[in-house]
Amino acid sequence: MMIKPWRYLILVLLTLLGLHFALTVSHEAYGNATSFSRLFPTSKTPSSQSEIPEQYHWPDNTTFVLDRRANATMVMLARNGDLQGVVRSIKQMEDRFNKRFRYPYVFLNDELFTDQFKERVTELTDAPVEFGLIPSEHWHQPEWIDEEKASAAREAMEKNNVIYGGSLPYRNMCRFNSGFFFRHELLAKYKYYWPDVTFFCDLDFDPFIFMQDHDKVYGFTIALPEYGETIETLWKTVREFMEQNPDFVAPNNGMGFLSDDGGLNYNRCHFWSNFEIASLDFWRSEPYMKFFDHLDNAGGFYYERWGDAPVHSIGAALLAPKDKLHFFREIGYRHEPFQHCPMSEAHRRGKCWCDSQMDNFDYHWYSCLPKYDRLLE
Ligand SMILES: Nc1nc2c(ncn2[C@@H]2O[C@H](COP(=O)(O)OP(=O)(O)OP(=O)(O)O)[C@@H](O)[C@H]2O)c(=O)[nH]1
Ligand SMILES: *[C@@H]1O[C@H](CO)[C@@H](O)[C@H](O)[C@H]1NC(C)=O
Ligand SMILES: *[C@@H]1O[C@H](CO)[C@@H](O)[C@H](O)[C@H]1NC(C)=O
Ligand SMILES: *[C@@H]1O[C@H](CO)[C@@H](O)[C@H](O)[C@H]1NC(C)=O
Repeated sequence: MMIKPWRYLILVLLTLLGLHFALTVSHEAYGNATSFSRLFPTSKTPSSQSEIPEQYHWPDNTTFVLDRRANATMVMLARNGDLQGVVRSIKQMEDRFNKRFRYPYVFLNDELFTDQFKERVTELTDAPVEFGLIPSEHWHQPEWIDEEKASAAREAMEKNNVIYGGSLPYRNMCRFNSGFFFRHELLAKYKYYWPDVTFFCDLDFDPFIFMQDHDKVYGFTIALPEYGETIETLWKTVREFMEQNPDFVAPNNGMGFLSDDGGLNYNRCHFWSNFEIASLDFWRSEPYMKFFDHLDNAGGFYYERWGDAPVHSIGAALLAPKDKLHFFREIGYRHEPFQHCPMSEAHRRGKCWCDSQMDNFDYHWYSCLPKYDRLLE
């Protein structure tokens, strides 16, 4: 069948019109995200508030409506050489959580970040990003540390195959995380922080708001014992502090998590600090600052290899009441070699990709979660 000429003309005109429209749209779409979302208002391009869903779930499964942000930031300590890992981590953070919430990021380094690092990181998020240099005195081994004693300790640990036992930078990092990161000027304007993490699940609630509304101090997902060789005199030093400063020790504290004999001995349990959502104001408070100074003066960050995880955990469990600690049951998280995978309803709601039957550390024989649970009894 032949198309009549006038119909043919209309067809050509319509095609040209369509082509023109398509070109205009695609030009604007690629050149200008604002016009793209204006042309396709239902599309899922990021636009200010529109992506924040109306309903959120609290961890106890009740829902609420969120129209506000917490006073909080992501914070990441990183080297320029960590770029690829950092980028992967931010992409996950953005996809699972932050593209809806737009919390800012602060990156800290003991050296200047390269332009390449800054560019790669910034292009992953619409949230504000800041890069900070760590003051030298917050990072390096202090003058008064006896280097002979410190290097002898490193050699001995290295010989005994203690993980990171021979590393000085690792010790600098642990001391910095224990006592200095929260004093950095870029963090002064925030109350809560969260470091980089690998997620299994979508986060449909805001853990920062949870911390803020419930006045929590420290949130975790994994708890386990520290290597004994790295903290031989830590508990002795903590006990000295408690004896000298009884007023700083909180009534109704979390000692039951740290000790199985009422404080005599440390059971080496700690919250894994590579995931922690915590209060900067708490670390900046007088009790914790004094606590850190006391530990620092004992020299164990260098003469042994005290980690920031036991230091934070002991600080939080002793200097804050136990009800200010929080287990984020519903946040699926992995840091080699262990992971926390949410169970049942929380697993479904988070669309988690981890297997909670096969690989969940919560009640693994090595987990300290039961010692946290007993605080709640
Ligand atoms: N700027 C800087 N960052 C560091 C340094 N050492 C470690 N970091 C960062 O500190 C964070 C923790 O370091 P890791 O070496 O992964 O320590 P960890 O998580 O306790 O160790 P693992 O048991 O291996 O997981 C990472 O984000 C590192 O990029 C350093 O010397 N300089
Ligand atoms: C994008 O479009 C908006 C609205 O049409 C306009 O105000 C803005 O200048 C455009 N931006 C660019 C980069 O073209
Ligand atoms: C959580 O809420 C969902 C839907 O609102 C409900 O189906 C489910 O049973 C609840 N789970 C618990 C543990 O309360
Ligand atoms: C956020 O918290 C910091 C530290 O407590 C505080 O100085 C700052 O005023 C707070 N900002 C807002 C907007 O509440």
